[in-house]
Amino acid sequence: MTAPTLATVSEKVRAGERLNAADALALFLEADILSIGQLANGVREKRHGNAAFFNKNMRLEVTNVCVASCLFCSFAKLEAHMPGAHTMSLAEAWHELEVRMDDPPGEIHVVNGLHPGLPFSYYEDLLSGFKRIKSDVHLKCFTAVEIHFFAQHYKMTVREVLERLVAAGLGSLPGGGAEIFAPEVRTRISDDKATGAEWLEVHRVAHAMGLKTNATMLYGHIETFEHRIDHLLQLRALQDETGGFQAFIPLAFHPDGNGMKNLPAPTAIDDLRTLSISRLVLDNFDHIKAYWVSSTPKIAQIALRFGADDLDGTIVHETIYHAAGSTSPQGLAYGELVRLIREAGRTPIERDTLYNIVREFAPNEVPEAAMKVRDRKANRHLAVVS
Ligand code: V47
Repeated sequence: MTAPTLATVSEKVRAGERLNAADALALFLEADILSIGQLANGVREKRHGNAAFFNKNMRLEVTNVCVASCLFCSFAKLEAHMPGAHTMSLAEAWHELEVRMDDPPGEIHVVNGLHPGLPFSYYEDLLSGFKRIKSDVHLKCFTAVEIHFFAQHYKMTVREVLERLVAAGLGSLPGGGAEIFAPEVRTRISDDKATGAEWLEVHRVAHAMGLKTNATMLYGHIETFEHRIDHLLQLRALQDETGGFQAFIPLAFHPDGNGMKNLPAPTAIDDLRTLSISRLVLDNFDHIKAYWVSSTPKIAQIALRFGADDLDGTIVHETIYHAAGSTSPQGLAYGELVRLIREAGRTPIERDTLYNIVREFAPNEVPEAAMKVRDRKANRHLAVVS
């Protein structure tokens, strides 16, 4: 059999045929990034037309104390008494939502370290406390790695952990902690937490309970293209089985302040290529997110023409990537997200976590907040001119 080429892969995509590992590798080795982007864009437009989704969310890391020592992590502290270690009291965590209640987030996305010294009730109370403050807030909390840790640490099954968290208000699982599934990479970059198979099993159980979840892949460190492809194919296989994934989010490795700081960060071309290939390989995933914190708002905006249909959200106060040297802002104003999407020629659609439409913008509609930014800029400009 002859090796796949851009032409044969393009033919398969146009015919709606599923890509295999060799097809994906041909795309990783292909120089013509614009053709790959165009193919992915075609798939994206077939699914979503001109729509580009975003949401109003808030990120919270309640503790960075973590028994795992991942080589890529610039955020975790091994022990609670180490300098820089922090664990919020429940009142402090709830306060983060309380102070935003004049313009509340629709979603709270919580990712933490694996803290060995907290009772399980801390996490249940955390969730139920958020719900007390805002009963309709969606709680997208705890990666599969955290859920796996809870099961081991508190001696429960994964299902029991999830059932108790759902009873406390959990709405869905975020996609973090997936990194790269292949054991030869995973054992080198994160040896002391859930394996790839365990990560997938947590999502399998969550899906069986009717929970929606996301999936990520941390790329651009020591893995090869073959490892990335293997990762995507394992996600695709689980999605065939359960249908429970909503979105896939490729995460660009940030090297500052961690055990792989000698490595360069992935380039813009790698970011766009990886995102486009993800769109093409994950033919059973509805959404591909360009996470602007990881890739920068500018690359995320371009990604809306390379296969992405979602920009995540306003986020507000991200810390994991900023610890690793991200130069993206810590949050984006609602109006700024709308502007990024519009100027990419897409139609901004505010969604909730489960992709129900919250607000669709008419072609020339400018959100209130964006007008304020524009007026401020205009005033500053006029002040300079006058
Ligand atoms: O699990 C940690 C990654 C993840 C670094 O589900 C790093 O909607 C790059 O999972 N360089 C957390 N990446 C973020 C995450 C996420 C983000 C956006 C949306 C969703 C979603 C999930 O960040 C971690 C880890 O894989 N990470 N350190 C680093 N130095």
